[in-house]
Amino acid sequence: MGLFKKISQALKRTKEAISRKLDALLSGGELNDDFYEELTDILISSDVGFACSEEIVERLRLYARKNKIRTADEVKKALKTILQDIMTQTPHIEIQYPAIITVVGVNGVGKTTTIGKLANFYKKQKKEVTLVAGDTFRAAASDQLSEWANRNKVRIVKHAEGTDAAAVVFDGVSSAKAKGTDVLIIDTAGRLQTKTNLMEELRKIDKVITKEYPKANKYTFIVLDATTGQNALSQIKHFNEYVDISGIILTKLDGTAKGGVVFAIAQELNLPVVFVGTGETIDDIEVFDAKEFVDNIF
Ligand SMILES: Nc1nc2c(ncn2[C@@H]2O[C@H](COP(=O)(O)OP(=O)(O)OP(=O)(O)O)[C@@H](O)[C@H]2O)c(=O)[nH]1
Ligand SMILES: [Mg+2]
Repeated sequence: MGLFKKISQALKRTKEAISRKLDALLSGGELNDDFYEELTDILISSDVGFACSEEIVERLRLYARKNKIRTADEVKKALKTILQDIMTQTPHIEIQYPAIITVVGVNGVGKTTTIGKLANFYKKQKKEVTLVAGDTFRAAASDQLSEWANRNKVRIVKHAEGTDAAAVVFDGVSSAKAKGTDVLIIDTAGRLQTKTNLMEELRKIDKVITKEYPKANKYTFIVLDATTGQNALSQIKHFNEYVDISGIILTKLDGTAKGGVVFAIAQELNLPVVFVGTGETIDDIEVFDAKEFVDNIF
């Protein structure tokens, strides 16, 4: 399946949720208070979030007044531009090598699977990739990562189950430094943001990386399950208290109508969405593209 097709397929349900209601609203005529109120409701119900929806509608109101727009097409075009602007105002991430990417998030959001996809993604760009089995907590977690390492024919650094996660990270980072590995990707155990000791472990992992390999470019990506909608925001906020989140990977976009949450994340937290997961197979990952995203939900 072509790249364009895949993202449009994954956004089908989000599109249905927003587009149908929006088209009905736009066919109604005047841009009055009722229109703007209803538009706010449509956005909120599509997981864009309250504050972000209000901001979008306010921007549209100003734009419409200033440019005297009236037709449905003009409104749609203006709205698309506003949504794109919101997504592109977040800091842009350009991966620099050698890169150390730590992948964090709550249980079951798709961290390990995403790492498998990322290994393939960077290998295709001719980068040397090594994986680190930093999930020493869940039984069979490192076996799951080993499978991805085998499939991608990349190296993996792992320890026995139940050992200290920071210790395996230390080994992984030292070996990346010694071998000049381009991309080291660290898997971590899923953790609820309320489990303070596990959250502290992330801080420790982060310190180990900085101390052992200060010259490497460090990234922490939080994986969020798109089907959780607005709950994603509180997950980011909690993780950000322990480690500096550099960007977001939004998975399971294929199974949800809640893709609108990306706008709330950008507007409220000023963090970039870097990749999106569009399915369970190795190729089901896309670099996030704001224009493509917006074009596919209207
Ligand atoms: N449909 C869909 N499923 C996905 C996507 N990403 C991951 N999954 C599925 O989500 C489930 C959980 O994936 P894992 O990669 O094990 O999640 P995890 O975050 O590592 O889980 P823990 O290590 O237990 O916290 C698996 O069944 C994956 O196939 C995606 O983009 N789309
Ligand atoms: Mg996992």
